[in-house]
Amino acid sequence: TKEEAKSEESKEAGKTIVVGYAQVGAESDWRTANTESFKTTFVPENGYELIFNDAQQKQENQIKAIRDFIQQEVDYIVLAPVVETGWDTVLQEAKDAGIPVILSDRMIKTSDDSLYTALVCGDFIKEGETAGHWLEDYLKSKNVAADEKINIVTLQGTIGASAQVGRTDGFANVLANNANWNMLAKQTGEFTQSKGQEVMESFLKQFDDIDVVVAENDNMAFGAIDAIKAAGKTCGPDGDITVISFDAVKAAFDAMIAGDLNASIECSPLHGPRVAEIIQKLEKGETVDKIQYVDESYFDTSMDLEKIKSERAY
Ligand code: GYE
Repeated sequence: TKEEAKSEESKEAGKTIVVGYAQVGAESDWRTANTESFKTTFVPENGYELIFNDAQQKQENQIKAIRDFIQQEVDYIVLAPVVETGWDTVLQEAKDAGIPVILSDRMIKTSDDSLYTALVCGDFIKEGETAGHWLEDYLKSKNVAADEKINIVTLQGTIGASAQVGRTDGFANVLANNANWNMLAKQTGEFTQSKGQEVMESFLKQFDDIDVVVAENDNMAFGAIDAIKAAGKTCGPDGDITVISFDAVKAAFDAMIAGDLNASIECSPLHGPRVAEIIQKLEKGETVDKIQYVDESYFDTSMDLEKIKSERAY
C-alpha cells in the first residue's frame, strides 16, 4: 500500500517523526476511541513515535505536557484542548521552539492564529443546531401543537470546552425559533456517565415535568437514562422523556436499539489518520487547510440501526 511505501521511505531515511499528543483524558467512549485512533496510527511501522499524555481533564496537566514535549524536542505537538482559553503563553513557547502545533478535536480562542498550524474537529455549533432541528422534526411528527410547552433540560459538557460551547450555542439558536420550548435548566455533567447520572437525578427531583433531555455527549445520556429509570419514569421513543445526545458511539446505537435513546448526533473521534495526513503534507512542504471540519450526520430510531452499527468503526 501507499502507506507502507511511505513508511519504508522514512525508515530508509532513518527518520522517525516524534509526535507528542496532549490528550484530554479518558472521560467517555468517544475519548477512548480517539486515543485508540492515535495509538494505532502513530506507530513505528508508519514512521512515528507517539508520546501520549492523558491530562485527566485538567488544563494545567496539558500545559505541563506541552512543556515536556518542547523539552524533548518532539517534531509535532498535537493538542486536544480541554477548554478554549488560556493557551497563548504555552503555544508561544512551542512556536519559539519551532514546533508546529496541530489542534485536534476541540478549538481554542486566541488572538494569534499563528500559534497553531492546523485544526481538525467537528463543527460543534452545527451539531447543536442539528440536535435542535431533529427535535423540531420529531415534535412535528408527533403532532405536538406549536403552543404546547416543551420542557427541556441540558446536561452540558465540560464548561468552556469548545464541544460544550458549540453544542449549547447551536441548540440555543434553534430554541430561539421555537417559542414553546422552555429550557428549565442547564448544568455540566463533565462529559462523564456518573456525573450525567448525578445531575439528572437532581433535575428529576427539581422538576416533575421534563419532556426532553439534551445530553452533550452519549455517556452523560447513558447516566441520564439510568437516573430516569431509577425515578420510575421511561424514556426513548415510547417513553415519557425524549433523550438526545451527541457522539454516536457504538453504545449509543445499543441504547437506541433498546428504545432508551431517541437520537445521537454524530461526532467522529477518528482524528489519528486526519492528523497524520496533515503531518505528511507538512513534511513534504505542502500547505494544509488551516481549519478542517469533519462531515457529520445524525442517527435516530427511525433508521436501520443494526445495519449502520455493524458498519461503524467505533
Ligand atoms: O463529545 C465527548 C468527549 O471533544 C468532541 O469530548 C469531544 C467530546 C465528546 O468527552 O464525549
